[in-house]
Amino acid sequence: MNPAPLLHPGYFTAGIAQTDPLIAEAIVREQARTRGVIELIASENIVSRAVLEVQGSILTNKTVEGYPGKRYHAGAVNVDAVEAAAIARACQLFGCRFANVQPHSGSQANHAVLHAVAEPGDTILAMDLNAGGHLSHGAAVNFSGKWFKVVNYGVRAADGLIDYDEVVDLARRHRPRLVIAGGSAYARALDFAAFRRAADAGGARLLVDMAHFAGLVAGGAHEPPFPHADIVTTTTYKSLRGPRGALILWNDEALRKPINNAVFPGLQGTPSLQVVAAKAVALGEALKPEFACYAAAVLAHARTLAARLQHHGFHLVGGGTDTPLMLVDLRPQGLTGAPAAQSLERAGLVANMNPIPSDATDLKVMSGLRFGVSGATTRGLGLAEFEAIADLVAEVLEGLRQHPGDNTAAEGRVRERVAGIAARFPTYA
Ligand code: DSN
Repeated sequence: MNPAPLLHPGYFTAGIAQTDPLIAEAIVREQARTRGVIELIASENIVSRAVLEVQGSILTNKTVEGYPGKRYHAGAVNVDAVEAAAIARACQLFGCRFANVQPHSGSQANHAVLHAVAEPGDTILAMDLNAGGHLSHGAAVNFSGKWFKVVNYGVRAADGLIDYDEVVDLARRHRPRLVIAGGSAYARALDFAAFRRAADAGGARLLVDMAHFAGLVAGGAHEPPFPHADIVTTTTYKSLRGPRGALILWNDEALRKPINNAVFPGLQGTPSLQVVAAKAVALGEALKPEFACYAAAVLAHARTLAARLQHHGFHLVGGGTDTPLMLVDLRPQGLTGAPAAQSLERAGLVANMNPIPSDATDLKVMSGLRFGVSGATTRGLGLAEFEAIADLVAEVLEGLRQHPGDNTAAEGRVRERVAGIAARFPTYA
């Protein structure tokens, strides 16, 4: 009698369509969805075929712990070369001495930094989540907010901008261990020199989380956070256009062990080596001359979309943008974020609801919409299309204002125009 087979038929040869139709069909449907709409979610992008391919490579099978040359598992010669390349490219791209390329996410990168430079109970100074900060910068619902004493700075009610005198003053009074600059929905350029003054005034280290604008820094379209920052974190999948994951960057030799030890063994075990390899590929792409053109285009498109939305009477928090994203305050239109985002999605324009500074509405509804242009820029949309997108957003939201119960007429009209634009910009074959 033949023993029962250990592997299903086609284990080494069959594709997903043959072995798991449920998942295969979901992927096909997702591809169709993204083809027919315009993605304006600020934390999304479209990776190259090469980045996609590397994430599905056999590197997914390898387990290691530690760092290149100092691993706990054998057989690491090839993944050592991959990780060393990712580190070298990150340092070259962002002009720093050290990089850790293992964090699985931006939140884990930020937690590793907290772990490296602070003790639970220490004070940290960071931007309020509602003013545009990030969960991992000390939000009450996040570990960072539970384990540290968090002092927040916000933005001025009058102009939606950071009050740097306030940040310096808070640092001087509270003497935090870490000052954090950056966030998820602050659209204007950060004054890194002013944050440095704040950190120095409070005897703190300065962390810049450049997740949303890292691609602009890489492409020379945004001031770099070094030399003002002690540590920089970034996700790799937003404007930087790489795989899901993050980087930690720094210059001070004294931080090398604390940061590396905080990532492993502090927070993570084995890195996802197929993702580390994809980070290396994406960083290599960001070092090519075309990336500077892409970064300049992202900034130009963001400013065009912002200006045209303002032309339609929308209020942008902070008065505009210096980054790939912008935040629209919907209160003057009498709208809220959730129904606005849902109506836009039905019209083929995909964005996310977002809190605005001092948002008084329910967190499930919110008063703002956040738009980002990185993904659509990668797809090939240009200035004319971003002007058209602003007009289409305005048409949907005006329809919603007039017909809050049923905006299908405007949604249908816009959906057709969106499909027309989307069809002109194909992505993967
Ligand atoms: N931080 C979230 C965002 O900005 O959308 C996820 O990256």
